[in-house]
Amino acid sequence: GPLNETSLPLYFGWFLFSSVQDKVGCTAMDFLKTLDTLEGFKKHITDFTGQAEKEVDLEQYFETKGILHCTTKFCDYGKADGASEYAKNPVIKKSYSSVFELSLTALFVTPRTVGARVSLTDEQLKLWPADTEKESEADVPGSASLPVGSRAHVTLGCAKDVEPVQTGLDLLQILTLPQGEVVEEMKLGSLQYYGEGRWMLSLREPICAATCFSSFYG
Ligand code: ACK
Repeated sequence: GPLNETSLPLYFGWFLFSSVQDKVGCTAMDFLKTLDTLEGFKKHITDFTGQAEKEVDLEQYFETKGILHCTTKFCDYGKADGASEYAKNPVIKKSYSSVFELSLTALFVTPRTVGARVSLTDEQLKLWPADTEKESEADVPGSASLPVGSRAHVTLGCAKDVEPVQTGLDLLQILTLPQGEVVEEMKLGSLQYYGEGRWMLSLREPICAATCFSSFYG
């Protein structure tokens, strides 16, 4: 009967400690606040507004969504491919509720999403489903050729009517493109433009984020 079946979560992931959520949230807001004042950004404003001369307030443009985390496996309560295999994996079980320090190495912005890129260590990659990037190929051509773990990110905000699943796809898309044009050296790092409203700031000093590996049921 249903009571004997183990219930699977919406997703597994690393959840940022609340003090770290505040820090990352503030860094992201400061970045957005500065970005929309840069001449280099204004030059490409139509990517966001569809109209020249119009201004955009990026802090208002994006809505924040729930608790900051880095999804490892989207299970959709068991409906997603490989969900139960992932949950049963001894490495996953053993790591459940352990603390991990994630390294956030870049911030990226598109007309759809804003997020932080996560650079996973070999130990952290053991919790990362090996086929994630291959399975993203249908949505983002070229993903399958990227290193395993390339999709790892923290969603920081989404534009109106955009779902958070888009953030990882936006990151993969940027990573399949040739190096962007460096538009500005900012205090936080160098800012590159990848066309079509895609921006990436490589952090001079990666943000070290304390997290707990767990799952979200909703
Ligand atoms: O920002 P995210 O990584 O993108 O965190 C949320 C979380 O699961 C709850 O919605 C992510 N998510 C949603 N759908 C998918 C999917 N099909 N594949 C991978 N991640 C997904 C979403």
